[in-house]
Amino acid sequence: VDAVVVKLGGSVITDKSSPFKYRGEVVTSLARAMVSSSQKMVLVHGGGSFGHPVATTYGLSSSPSRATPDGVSRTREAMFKLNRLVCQSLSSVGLYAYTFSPFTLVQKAGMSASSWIKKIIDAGLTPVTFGDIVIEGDGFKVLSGDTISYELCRILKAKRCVFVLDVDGVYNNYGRLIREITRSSLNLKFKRADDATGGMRLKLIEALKIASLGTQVALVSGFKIHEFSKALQGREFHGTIVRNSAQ
Ligand code: IP8
Repeated sequence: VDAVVVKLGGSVITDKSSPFKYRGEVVTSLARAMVSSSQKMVLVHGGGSFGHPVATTYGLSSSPSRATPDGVSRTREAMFKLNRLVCQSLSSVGLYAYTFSPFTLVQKAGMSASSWIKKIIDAGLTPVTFGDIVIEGDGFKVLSGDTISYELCRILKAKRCVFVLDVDGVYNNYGRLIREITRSSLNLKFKRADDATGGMRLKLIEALKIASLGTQVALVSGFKIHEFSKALQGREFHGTIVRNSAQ
């Protein structure tokens, strides 16, 4: 599938300093840029100030734990609420979403995930999914949108993956933007993630896995629409690109 996987970071689409604060204008601007890029896309969004505070309150994280039913249910409720808001912003500018649970990647009526996703795209819709709570072993865990992005790139053999962040890209330990990163960047010190998943470190681990599939990987600010547009189209942009060190 000749598509770009776009991960809309939770810290871009919501204000993480304030519970349940959605940034509608930012999502609308990003959606406009996506519409005018005329790229085929699959979107994934993070939890931001909807999913993470609820997950954390109930002790849910990216390692499996025995969760209470109310925790699992309420976290998913927050994610579905955020997804509705995102889809409303998208459709307000003519980008029509087809939301699916990441579980659907497993199978869909005997059809492979890549073929049903392709059919949805061909019908003029944009598949959209998000970080979720999933069963693992005896318990539940938070499945990050970053990990889902990797799975999508693998299944779709996506040409490009764009991670939309609240900063320009990845910074070194002296606060300078790194324009191009490889495996060695995992030695960087990242401040402890204050969310239910892995923050920038997990994002980089997934980004490196994506790069090793042969997919181009870009990390770009969601607040600089022009740079986002360029990254989406595979042009040079201000931000960070991730390369497979073997390339
Ligand atoms: O923000 C986490 O997704 P992420 C989703 O992409 C939940 O890590 C449920 C907190």
